[in-house]
Amino acid sequence: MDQDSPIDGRILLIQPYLQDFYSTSLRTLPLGLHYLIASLRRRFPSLQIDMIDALATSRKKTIPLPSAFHYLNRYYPNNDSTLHRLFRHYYHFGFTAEEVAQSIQEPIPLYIGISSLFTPYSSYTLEIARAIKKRYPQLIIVSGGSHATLHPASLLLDRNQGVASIDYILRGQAEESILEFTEFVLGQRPLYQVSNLLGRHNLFLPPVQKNLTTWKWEEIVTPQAPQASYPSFTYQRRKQASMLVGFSCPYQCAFCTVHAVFGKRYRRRDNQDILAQLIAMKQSGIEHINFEDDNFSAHRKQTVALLQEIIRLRLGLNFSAMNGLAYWMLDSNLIDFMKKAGFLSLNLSLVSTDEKLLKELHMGSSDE
Ligand code: B12
Ligand code: SF4
Repeated sequence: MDQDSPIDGRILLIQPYLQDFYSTSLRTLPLGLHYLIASLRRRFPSLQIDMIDALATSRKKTIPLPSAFHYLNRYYPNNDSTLHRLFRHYYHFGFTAEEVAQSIQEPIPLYIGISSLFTPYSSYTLEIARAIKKRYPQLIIVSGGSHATLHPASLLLDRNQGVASIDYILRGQAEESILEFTEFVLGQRPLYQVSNLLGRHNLFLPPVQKNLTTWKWEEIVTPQAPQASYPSFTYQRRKQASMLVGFSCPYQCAFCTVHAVFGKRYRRRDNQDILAQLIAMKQSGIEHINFEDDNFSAHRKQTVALLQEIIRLRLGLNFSAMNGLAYWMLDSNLIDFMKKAGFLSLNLSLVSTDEKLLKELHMGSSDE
């Protein structure tokens, strides 16, 4: 935004801290929040859109093991030097709820959005919301993400000294609904016209947005948008960042939550759009790209065409797909293209070797 242009208000989005035995810090880029920021900036150029990423720091502090995990002590002794030593200490990764709340400066935001992707970490979303509400009880707080979508009541029903922590939840992908929500906060749209919205008095869960599949995310998310503020994550000492080639997955594994959050229809970005983002990332100094897709090779033909283009353009990038590749889609041909394009290793989502179980789970069965 032009520095001299007047600011009509501010929106603040927050990625919470986490507490655990370990953190996979090279993958904590808040991709979802970057997409929301891109969408909000495009629609509301006169609003200032900020983010606090409580994980954008190397700060970690040893904290006492929660009592629920005390039974683990006998499995992970302190002198363990095997791979299990990862579970030796319990840590707080990132800034604290108080630090996040204290850093909220004037002008006070129109509203605050806090992501809640993980059920095991959902209490940290609440801790941050409580700390903010303690300082600014009137401030509207909205949440979203996989956990918020699947278990909204756990967030909406929380009270701290009688004050609700989270006021609203936007379920599912929110690039579009957050625009409607912002219009509501600005007094330009009634609340009932905000898609996928849940409030404390409306906990009935319809499936995520009927028209989700008709929205064109490609129009909202410009190729360059999410890379604006990449912190310097590294993979094998090479500067790395994550990105997506599509949303959802055409397969129907029985245990998977992907469709409940991202809708049933797989939407893959156009190869030219993906290549434009890869080139932009390369130009900004990124050397390694991690595809965070749930199923990177879901469209085999387009995946092969993308890899061929990457090989032809000699982008000099390395790749990984750490979220895991669907093993049944891989053959020596595809693996060969991946290797030539710059994949250094393959992460396979095997689930089980039990054929009967795999069949029961509908692994590898697609409705497309
Ligand atoms: C990358 C990733 C991680 C990264 C961390 C990411 C981060 N931001 O910090 C790492 C690798 C560390 C990780 C770890 C874990 N993960 Co993980 N992870 C993912 C993954 C593969 C991609 C996330 C992503 O970038 N998605 C793409 C973006 C565009 O989507 P999004 O973030 O959801 O955002 C969109 C919407 O949700 C919404 N939204 C998001 N935030 C907000 C905020 C507001 C205010 C609003 C309105 C909307 C909104 O709008 C966004 C744009 O459309 C997802 C699977 C998935 N498909 O999302 C699993 C997923 C989130 N992980 C999951 C889990 C469980 C874990 C673990 C906790 C597992 C475990 N028990 O060990 C571990 C923790 C281990 C550890 N200590 O590190 C589950 C969560 C399910 C649940 N109910 O808990 C998921 C959904 C995978 C699954 N299907 O099971 N994970
Ligand atoms: S292939 Fe992966 S993302 Fe797709 S439905 Fe199965 S488990 Fe979910």
